[in-house]
Amino acid sequence: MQLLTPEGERIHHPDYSLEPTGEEVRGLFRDMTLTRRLDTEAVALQRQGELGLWAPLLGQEAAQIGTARALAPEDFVFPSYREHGIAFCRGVTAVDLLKIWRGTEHGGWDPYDVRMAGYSIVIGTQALQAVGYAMGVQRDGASEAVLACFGDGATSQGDVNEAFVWAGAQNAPVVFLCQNNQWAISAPLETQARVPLYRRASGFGFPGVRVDGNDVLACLAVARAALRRARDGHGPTLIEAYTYRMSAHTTSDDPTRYRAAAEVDAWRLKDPIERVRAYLTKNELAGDEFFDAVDAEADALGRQVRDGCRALPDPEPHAMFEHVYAGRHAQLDEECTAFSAYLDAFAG
Ligand SMILES: Cc1ncc(C[n+]2csc(CCOP(=O)(O)OP(=O)(O)O)c2C)c(N)n1
Ligand SMILES: [Mg+2]
Repeated sequence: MQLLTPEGERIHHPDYSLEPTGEEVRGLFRDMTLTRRLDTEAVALQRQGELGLWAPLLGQEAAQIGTARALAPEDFVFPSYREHGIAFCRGVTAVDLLKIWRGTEHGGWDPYDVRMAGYSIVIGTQALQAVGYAMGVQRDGASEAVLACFGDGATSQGDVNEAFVWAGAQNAPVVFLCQNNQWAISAPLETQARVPLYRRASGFGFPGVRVDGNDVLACLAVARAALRRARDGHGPTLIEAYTYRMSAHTTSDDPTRYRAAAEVDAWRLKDPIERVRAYLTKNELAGDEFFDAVDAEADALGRQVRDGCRALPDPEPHAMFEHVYAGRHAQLDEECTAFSAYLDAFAG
């Protein structure tokens, strides 16, 4: 499903009518540009030793912003670890987002404030949590939708397949967003599936749709329809957002070891932000004044990210024992005592 070509030409689809105003499209452009700046700054901060690690989202801005802008405030998101664009739209501050990557907090934000759970590093766990939460929503008689985000590689995990079974059987109000960025670290998609990923949904009893993940309008339209379906009691949908991870898997990865530069170059021509810029320009919906203002806003965000990151206070070392379990228990006490002895070894 595509509504905007890489050249910025608007096309129409019989199943998805979307007539966004100029203001809406400018808003999507702004969200994607700010998200990209946040990402660029975070990579630079990691290179300067200010963050332990970062998972870049370069190339996946449209999949995330389009989907996130389809969410209603009361919907709930269960992210993976690369959902910086979705976090941005949910209102997670840039500095809160950096905390886990700087290692100053286990989480970074209150999930109930922004209706988005903390990042999940263990591949696929959040899909089961999302379905469990969605079953709770269903039992409460509420009309919220739940969004579960994961990657192409995660579809090979048991947890994701079990989540599909439960969601299908229970008709849970959940939307699965699979950002197929073609790679699971160094494993290409063809080592994980013989059929397009969206087709897996039919075996579990719910619809699957493949959307151009670099087309923010298509992602918005498809997510809107799927979330509405969930809220209206018609059950789950799998969205496969077909996109590309233009950067490294994380700052610890060197993709030149396993993929050809030509592949990255080909995808660069499908840049999700550039096609919206082309559309806005061609249709005279935005000019230099608008683009300069967004750049200025991105510069301000960049400063905020750099200053905010460096100002994050180091936690008291024992704080790591405080929030993993609801209460204390013998093993935790033992580890805490051993840790104190370890720290004492440095004294004097
Ligand atoms: C259960 C589990 N197994 C292995 C890993 C190591 N690991 C981290 S990311 C990753 C690849 C995930 O690829 P994909 O689902 O496509 O998501 P992407 O990183 O491309 O967004 C793996 C195997 C992990 N974090 N959790
Ligand atoms: Mg992937």
